[in-house]
Amino acid sequence: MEMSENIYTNIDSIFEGDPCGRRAANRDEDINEDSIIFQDSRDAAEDDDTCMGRPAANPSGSKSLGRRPSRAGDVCWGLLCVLLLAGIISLGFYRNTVMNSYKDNLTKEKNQLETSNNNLTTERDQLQTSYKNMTKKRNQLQVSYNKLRAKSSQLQTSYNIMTKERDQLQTSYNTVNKERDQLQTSYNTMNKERDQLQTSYNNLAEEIDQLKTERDLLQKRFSGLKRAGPKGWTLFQSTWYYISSEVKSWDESRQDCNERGADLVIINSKEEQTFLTNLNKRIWIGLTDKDKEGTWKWVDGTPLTTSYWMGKNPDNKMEEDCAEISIGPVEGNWDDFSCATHLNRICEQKH
Ligand SMILES: [Ca+2]
Ligand SMILES: [Ca+2]
Ligand SMILES: [Ca+2]
Repeated sequence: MEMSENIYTNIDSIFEGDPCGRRAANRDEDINEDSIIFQDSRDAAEDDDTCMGRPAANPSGSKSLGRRPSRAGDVCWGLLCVLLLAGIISLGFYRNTVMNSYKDNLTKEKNQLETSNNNLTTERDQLQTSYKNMTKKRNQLQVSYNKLRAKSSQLQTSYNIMTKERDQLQTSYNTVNKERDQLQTSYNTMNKERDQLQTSYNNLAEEIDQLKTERDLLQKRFSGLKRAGPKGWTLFQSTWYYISSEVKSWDESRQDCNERGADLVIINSKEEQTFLTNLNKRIWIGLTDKDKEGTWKWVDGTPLTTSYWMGKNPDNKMEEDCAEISIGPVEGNWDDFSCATHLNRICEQKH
């Protein structure tokens, strides 16, 4: 703009008929580099010389021509002014063109800046929106992070508990393993014992079979004996009894029984009492109170518990220390009698 003002100032000076005014006006002003076009050093020197009233530089060196303006100089001066005017006009056009171009460029730049501003505003809004979204998301992430921390703590606690439980289970597993081994050992031992027992059982079964066989043989022999029987002996409820056909005292009777591998009978049951009663004889039995009067004992030393005394017996009427079965009912047919009396006897096989 400063250049343009200088140009207009010079033009005004020219149209005012003072070609030197240009230099006067611009003497104290800085000349822009763009005005160099008008300030060719050679022309400027000529102008200065002309304006100063000095003749223009003349290669021929004629001083008379410089002091008095000649006609050719006027023509040159006029031509120079015309050229200068044309240049100024061209510069005006050029200036307008440059200005228009500059203005267009400025407009374009302004539009671009506005567009950029709009874009930047949009981007700023988007960035603000993004920032808000990011802030929300950060807050959500913070909340999620806190929840995850809490969950992590819970998981850590659960992990610790599960680790303890795992250790306890491991201990229990080891204990169970030991017990299993012990049980396995016991099982093996029991298996061996079972095998031994099985062997023993088999042996016992064989022995039982042998015993059964022997039993069957003995039963056959016994049946034969029962059918035949030793002379004077009678079988009653698996017990042999000898019933004498002659009479002896109680002591002789007992001695005879002993010699036969037996003893005077001991009555152990009502059935045996009935069996003896049914013989219908007066017979000595193995009961006496010789050791202590009134205290009756069987010949094997056992005391009398169940008795079948007849009437008021035992009455020891005639120093009676030995017992007999007399004739009478089963419920009461025992009598204490003198041991020296001779009666039949009945011997009972010893078991
Ligand atoms: Ca008996
Ligand atoms: Ca007596
Ligand atoms: Ca008596």
